[in-house]
Amino acid sequence: MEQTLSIIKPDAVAKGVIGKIVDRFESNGLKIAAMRKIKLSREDAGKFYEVHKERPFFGELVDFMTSGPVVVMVLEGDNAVVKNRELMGATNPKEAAPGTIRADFAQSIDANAVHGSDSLENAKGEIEFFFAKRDIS
Ligand code: RTP
Ligand code: MG
Repeated sequence: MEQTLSIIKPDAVAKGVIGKIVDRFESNGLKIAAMRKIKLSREDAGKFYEVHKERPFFGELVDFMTSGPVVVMVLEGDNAVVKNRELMGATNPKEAAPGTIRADFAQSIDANAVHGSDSLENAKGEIEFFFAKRDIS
């Protein structure tokens, strides 16, 4: 069993599609092992996306991720990291395959509905960033 971190981003929370996105995961064999709604501080968002610190879009990414509440989740299942990325679709919703979360709920490369860990190693670090062991079951 693998675990990965998912974030429902501020655009999707504001649109009221938390339930529809959670349904995509549960209907495709990913269990919700932990879940919390929070508002990220600029410090949190900057640390979480530290790998992108030098990228030109970093400021906008932090602005966007702190613009409203998000839902952070641990998803658990076989091949969870890759399966979650498949369900999410491409970063730019215009390039996301039909039926993916980003194709159906995202509007732009910034407001792209969800985050998902991109490797098992990063998943472990991202899960620890938000959750204690006792929060996950
Ligand atoms: P995420 O980390 O949020 O799951 O997204 P991702 O792996 O599909 O994409 P990544 O390359 O990690 O980029 C993180 C977020 O930064 C924004 N971005 N903007 N303007 C741009 O060229 C650009 N590239 C990336 C996106 O919102 C992306 O989700
Ligand atoms: Mg990424």
